[in-house]
Amino acid sequence: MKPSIVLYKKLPADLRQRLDQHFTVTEIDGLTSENHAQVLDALQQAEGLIGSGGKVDKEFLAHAPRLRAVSTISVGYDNFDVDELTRRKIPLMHTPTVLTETVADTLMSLMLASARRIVEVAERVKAGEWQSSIGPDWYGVDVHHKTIGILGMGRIGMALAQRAHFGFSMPVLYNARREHLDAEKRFNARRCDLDTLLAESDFLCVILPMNDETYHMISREQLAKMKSSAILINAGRGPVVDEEALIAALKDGTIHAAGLDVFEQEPVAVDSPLLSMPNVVALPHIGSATHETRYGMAACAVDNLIAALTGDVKENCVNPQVLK
Ligand code: 8YV
Repeated sequence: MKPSIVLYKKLPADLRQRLDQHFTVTEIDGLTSENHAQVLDALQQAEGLIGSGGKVDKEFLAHAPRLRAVSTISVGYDNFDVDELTRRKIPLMHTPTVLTETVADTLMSLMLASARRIVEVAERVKAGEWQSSIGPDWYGVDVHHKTIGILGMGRIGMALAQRAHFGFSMPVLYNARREHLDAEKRFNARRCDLDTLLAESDFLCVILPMNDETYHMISREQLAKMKSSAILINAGRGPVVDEEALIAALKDGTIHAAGLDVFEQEPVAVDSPLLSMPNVVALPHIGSATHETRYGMAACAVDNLIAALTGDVKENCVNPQVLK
């Protein structure tokens, strides 16, 4: 008999077929409060779980007595209780490599859009405000040759450093727990402590995952150490930046602007002060959202689940200690 799995995200037809070849699939429309009863019912028999979004905590997992593998269609896994999965020897699979270049492109877009005020001025053109040759009130600031500070030097940080160094001639600073000699060699990147990163960066790019150590890592005190001309970019996880402190810093000129792909609460509240600030570019968490990359992530997650349920995991496992 084929193992039963729960799929909680719509997949392209060919990938859905691939799942059907291996498993008996129960498909549900996300993990939401509206379909909670249906989710709990489906979980009873589930040996595998695949999808993205939603909270998979201890209480949720208690409803899945037969669960043997979980596969998330994302690199981030802050919505999972990894300790509980590990305690139950359930591998958590994720998609760490396929989205790297696409998310780095998103970060670069946010830097360019924020510095050159792309969204704001494009809206002004559409509103018919371009009536004569433009003056300083349309100008932005340069990106090239400015200093980029990367907070979180993982795969995405490396891909961003590559773009900044080779494409934009930017000096690269980074703060990370360990030294990244490859970044230092290839992109002339310089490792520094957080205070130096804050003080010297023209663009502070946050690409950290969300965990106990990174929660509100950038708050009032840190923002106060940045240049008043600096632009903060966040494409990691919203809660790494204290949003209330950021709003205050943008309002009182502590920093110049922000480009945000992630928020403390998603979707961001429509009445968030961030959305009415001209110096904020706000995106709906599009980091990896291209057709190619979202397909690649889904395909990777399907392969990951098959590998995990057949005991053939070679890569992409968040808690590999359960495989021993
Ligand atoms: C996804 C992400 O947009 O992979 C991640 O961790 O943040 C994004 O690529 C998100 O997980 C929603 O699917």
